[in-house]
Amino acid sequence: MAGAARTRPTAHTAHHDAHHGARPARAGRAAPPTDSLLPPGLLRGERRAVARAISRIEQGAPDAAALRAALVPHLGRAHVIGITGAPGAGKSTLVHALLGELLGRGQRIGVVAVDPSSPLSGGAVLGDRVRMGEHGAHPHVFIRSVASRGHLGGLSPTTRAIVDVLDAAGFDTVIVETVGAGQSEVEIMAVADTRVVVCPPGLGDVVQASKAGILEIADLLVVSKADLPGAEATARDLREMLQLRAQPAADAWKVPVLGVQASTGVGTGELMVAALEHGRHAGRGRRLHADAKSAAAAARVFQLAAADPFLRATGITCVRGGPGEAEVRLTLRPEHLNFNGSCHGGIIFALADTAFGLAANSHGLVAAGIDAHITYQQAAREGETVTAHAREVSRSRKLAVYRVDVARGDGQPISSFTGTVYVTSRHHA
Ligand SMILES: Nc1nc2c(ncn2[C@@H]2O[C@H](COP(=O)(O)OP(=O)(O)OP(=O)(O)O)[C@@H](O)[C@H]2O)c(=O)[nH]1
Ligand SMILES: [Mg+2]
Repeated sequence: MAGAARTRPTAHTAHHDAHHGARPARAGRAAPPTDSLLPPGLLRGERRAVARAISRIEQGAPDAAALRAALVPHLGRAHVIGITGAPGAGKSTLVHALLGELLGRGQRIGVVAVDPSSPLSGGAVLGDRVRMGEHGAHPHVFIRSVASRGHLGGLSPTTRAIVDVLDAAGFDTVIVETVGAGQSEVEIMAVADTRVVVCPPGLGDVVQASKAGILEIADLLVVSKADLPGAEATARDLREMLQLRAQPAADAWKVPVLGVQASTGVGTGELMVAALEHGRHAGRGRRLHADAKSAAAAARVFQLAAADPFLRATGITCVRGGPGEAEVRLTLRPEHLNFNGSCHGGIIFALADTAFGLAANSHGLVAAGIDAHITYQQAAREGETVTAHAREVSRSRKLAVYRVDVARGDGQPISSFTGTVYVTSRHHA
């Protein structure tokens, strides 16, 4: 996989065949032997071959696994943009506008619409190409709708595989549109290099998005329908929310909040520029790296924390997540103190138990605490920020053990906690 990028032609956008949207075969290098497992013409971006490869994957054909493996040497070139937001947020209208912008740059674009519902991106009777309006029929655009759930109810691996097909087929940009309502969207978005979260004007959708944990994963925040009242206020809310987050490192990407009126194209040029800029910043093929799994686990931890009423009530915030890992913190206020004026032991336990619960559920399966032990080393006082950092110590199919270190802001240990969970085979909704 490491050599994948080198086998790809550079700047192939300049060579597009305007009629078929195909790109020329690569010259001067021996093709990987597995190329013979791919439908002929796929690597040149021929539409029929692309459609055939996707069908084989969707139907779970016996050779689907071999096909997916044969794609691997050709992955990592496309810029994958994920677009999510509440139902009706204006995602498809935005995708359509972006298609116009990217086509104007001579790009070839693939679109994967996950669980489409609205007529623009969805309607069961409409063909995929019709759904995106005029651009859907452009020879440089390929649109496919998929279901996020597989036949066993778990998250379907199809989205990722279809993105791979489009990447191997030489599409410059692959856009994934998904309704931002739950866990599966967060996981689907982990496939993207650049994640765009769309919020229409109104606090309701911002709160919903925040609860679903999708604001945390945004690289770009878009206030859609900027012509409607309340767009300015929503942009302000989002900017304020970003400021409340832990301050990013100096060289980290700064999430912009952009107002867009996709129906008339106002702001879509700026959005495209910001997306391309983020693509350069973040690099491509994020889904191919081991850290895609970490990103999905991190997103899940933030999502679970955002959905937890106890955290909201106590003011505990989540600052880190990963596979088997979570960190939370709380700044101690008068109501957290006991009669001695130091932090109540129950608060320390709550912090440790919260980090434990989040870490144990980071893998996507429901994990229930069955045992916990805590020791207290020293007290914490009002005004101090206390952190609890949980890490997985061991994990089997049914049981997992976590250690949580609770510490003061200066690193002084306050408490240590060990907890055991029973892991069910159920996935988080
Ligand atoms: N006023 C206004 N309406 C818009 C704008 N963009 C989209 N809409 C409208 O919002 C509605 C939903 O738009 P879609 O693009 O289908 O939204 P979506 O997020 O893709 O919807 P789902 O796929 O069903 O979740 C449609 O009636 C659009 O015409 C905009 O910039 N301004
Ligand atoms: Mg849509």
